Amino acid sequence: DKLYNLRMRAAQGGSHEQGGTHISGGERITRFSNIQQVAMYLLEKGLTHCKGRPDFMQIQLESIPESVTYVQPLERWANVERFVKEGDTFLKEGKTVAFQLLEIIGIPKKVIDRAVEIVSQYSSMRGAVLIDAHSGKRLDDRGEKGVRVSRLDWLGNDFEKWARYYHVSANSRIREALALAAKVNNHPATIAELCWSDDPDYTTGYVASRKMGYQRIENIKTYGDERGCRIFFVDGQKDIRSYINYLENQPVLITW
Ligand code: PML
Repeated sequence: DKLYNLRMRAAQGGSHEQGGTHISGGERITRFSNIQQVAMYLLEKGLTHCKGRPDFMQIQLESIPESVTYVQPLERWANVERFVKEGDTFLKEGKTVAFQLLEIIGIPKKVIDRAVEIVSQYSSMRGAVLIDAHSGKRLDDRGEKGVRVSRLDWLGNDFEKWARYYHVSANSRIREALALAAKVNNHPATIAELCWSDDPDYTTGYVASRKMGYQRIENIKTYGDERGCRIFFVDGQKDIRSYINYLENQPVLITW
């Protein structure tokens, strides 16, 4: 059965091309019979799950010609213990936990510091930055756009089944983050991923890897901060062009 990719993006103050501010985006993969339902889901997301009222929105449909890769969600799922106190120490400790996890996975501290420094040079970054896990050098040439992971979704209602099993609230943010982490970490070139949201109200992020699964980290950034972060620590010996092609173009469905 043929599959279709639906992509939504919404902006305020004109379209993205006109310099408007991106406020919401999303992607789903679906069969023909379900296109209408998925389009409604994306329309609702663009209208409500965003930082303001959009005055530009686009929903795009394309058929997926390539064959689909089926990928399992990351094996382990954990909420990393919080080291909560009050005030600013939240931020520091969330990041400390994240960096410790990355070091356990095998990323040298100087590479982590360098990667975070690279990302913080940009005021808004929508895609991912690819960092060589050994040297700390940036491997993609996408500037402030970064690499946008695309063409992925859960199969059918596998996410709802997964969420019920693990007693996780079945919200769209976790749905999308888990699917992306599964796609990204399914590729052998990925060693680990570090992510937190650009949504100022959302302060939970994660470290994902094949080695340690999906580790959610609360208070990874300060409330109100609009700078997100998505870093892929990559084995620089691998073919980076084909890696980027996988991230951007290979259709992946997550099955559970
Ligand atoms: C995002 O939506 O921008 C990234 C959110 C990552 C954390 C999702 C979670 O709560 O596990």
